[in-house]
Parts: sequence; C-alpha cells; structure tokens
Amino acid sequence: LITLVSLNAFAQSNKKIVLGFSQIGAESEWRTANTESIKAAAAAAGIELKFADAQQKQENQIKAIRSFIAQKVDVIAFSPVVETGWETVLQEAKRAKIPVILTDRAVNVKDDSLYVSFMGSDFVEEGRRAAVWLMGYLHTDKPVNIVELQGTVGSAPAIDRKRGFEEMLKPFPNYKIIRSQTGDFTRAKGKEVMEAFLKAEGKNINVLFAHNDDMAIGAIQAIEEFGLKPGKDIIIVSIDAVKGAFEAMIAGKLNCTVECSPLLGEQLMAAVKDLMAGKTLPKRIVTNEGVYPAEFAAQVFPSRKY
Ligand code: GYE
Repeated sequence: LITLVSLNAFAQSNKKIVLGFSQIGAESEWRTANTESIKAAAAAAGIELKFADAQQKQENQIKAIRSFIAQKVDVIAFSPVVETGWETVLQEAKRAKIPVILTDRAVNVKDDSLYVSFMGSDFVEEGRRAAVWLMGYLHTDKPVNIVELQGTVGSAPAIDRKRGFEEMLKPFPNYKIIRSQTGDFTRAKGKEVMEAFLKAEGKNINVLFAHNDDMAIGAIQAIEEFGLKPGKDIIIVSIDAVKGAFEAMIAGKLNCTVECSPLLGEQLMAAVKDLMAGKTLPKRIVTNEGVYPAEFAAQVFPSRKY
C-alpha cells in the first residue's frame, strides 16, 4: 500500500521518470536494434534513460544495477545475460523499493517477487518453429545430420531454443544433432565453431541450426571457405530475422529465419509509465512473431524494421 501511495504521488508530480537500463552488450545485429529501440523510445516518452553496456559480462550487469540503486532511479530494467545468479542484487533492488522489469531474457529465481514483469519472446516456441520448418522443408525419413550453434552458455535463449528444437525432433529419430557447441551469439565465434564442425564432419553435415542469425552468417562464410554451398549443400535455419538474414536468404545462402523481435522499447516505456502511475503490470508480456522461409525474403525485406 505504501508503495502504491508513493507511486501515485509521483504520478501527480511532474518530475521526469528515471529509468536505469543494463544492456548485455553489442554482440549481434539483434542487440544493436534492441539498444536503438530502447534509446529512441525513452527519448520519445520523455523518460530519462541511464544506459549501461555490460560487454556480455554478468559482473558488469550486477555493478550497473547496484549503481542504479545507489542513484535512486525510479525503475530498473535489464536483459540478463545468463539465467542464474541474480538473487542477491535483485533483493537489494527490492529492499530499496525500486521495481525491476526484465526485458528480452528471463532469470531463474525461486522468488518471482524479485521482479515485476518479464517482457520478451517465447524462446522455446522459436526453437520449435525452427524444427517444424526444417522437417516440413526436408520432408524425409532418410538420416539427417544436424549441427547446432548454441547461443551464450547459460542464457535463456540458448537453453530454451535448444529445448524447443529437440522437443519437436524427438519423435523423428532420423533427425540427429551430431555436434552442438556455443558460438556465443557472435559472427566471429559462429564462423570459428563451424570451421571446427566442418573439419570434424565435412560432408556429413546436412543441416545447421544456429540459435541466432549472426552465428549463421559467420558459419556461411566458413562453409563457403570449405568449398561447400550454404543453403544448398547444407540447409541453414536460424533465429532473429535481422536484415542480414534477409540478405543472406535473398542470396540463396540461408534457408529460413524464425522471427524474434528486438523492438521492445515502446512496450518497455509504456510499462514504466504504467508502473509509475501505480498500475500493476502483467507478470509476463510475450512478443508477437512469425517465421520467414527464403522464398518470401525478397517480398518481405522492404518492410523489415531491424
Ligand atoms: O537472439 C541474439 C542476441 O536475447 C533474444 O540475444 C536475444 C538474443 C538474440 O544476441 O541475437
């Protein structure tokens, strides 16, 4: 009750809302678009944004959150690089009565009162969509050898995309994941790990499932350098649907991308304003997304916003 009363008092005053946002880093096209969306939406909403880039390190995110608490920001939002290890700092925020909104990635905590809302995609569903597209595309009961480029170890999208993909393949044992390793969601790592896969398996590889487009784009380079045709000799499906993926699809080198929208800025600012007006946010806000096979790439490309 006390919190509600003080938040309502805030709503009546004309002070600018201060939002502290801890971003993971700039590891992918997705992340860059996400950062732009948050900065633009804060400016448009008249919200003062304190933005911190953690360079993909959890310890930097924890430091940023502590500094937001010390600065007494009104709301903290962050995209947690990994799922675990957040209890202590979230308890500190709670004790300071600063509400926390999770954007993009989830945390794994026992006490879900440590954050007010989680806004972002359903990553398990994205993994399922990638598998469903693949099986529909290949439509075969012959053996299919898949290599998988995982996202950042311990991150919600890597854990969930893997789970959703495997869940759909399970009833069809001809689809086999023969190698699976992290490429940390970056092009450089995606290329490097794909090189290792090719060295070990060569022409044995039929399919690449990459947890994001950037790793797929890095892997495409590795496949070409190895002397194979990406998109033909090796079928590739990835996740995000960034512009780079559409370009690769139009060039015939990527076969499908599953959408994961980074444009969370407006939704986040609306949630921050609602919160400051004393409203209760839904615990889970899911983003709306689609699947884009290569045959629609040229048609859809001009309307893509990220
Ligand atoms: O898929 C990847 C980025 O958390 C959904 O992080 C996000 C993921 C996205 O680096 O490209």
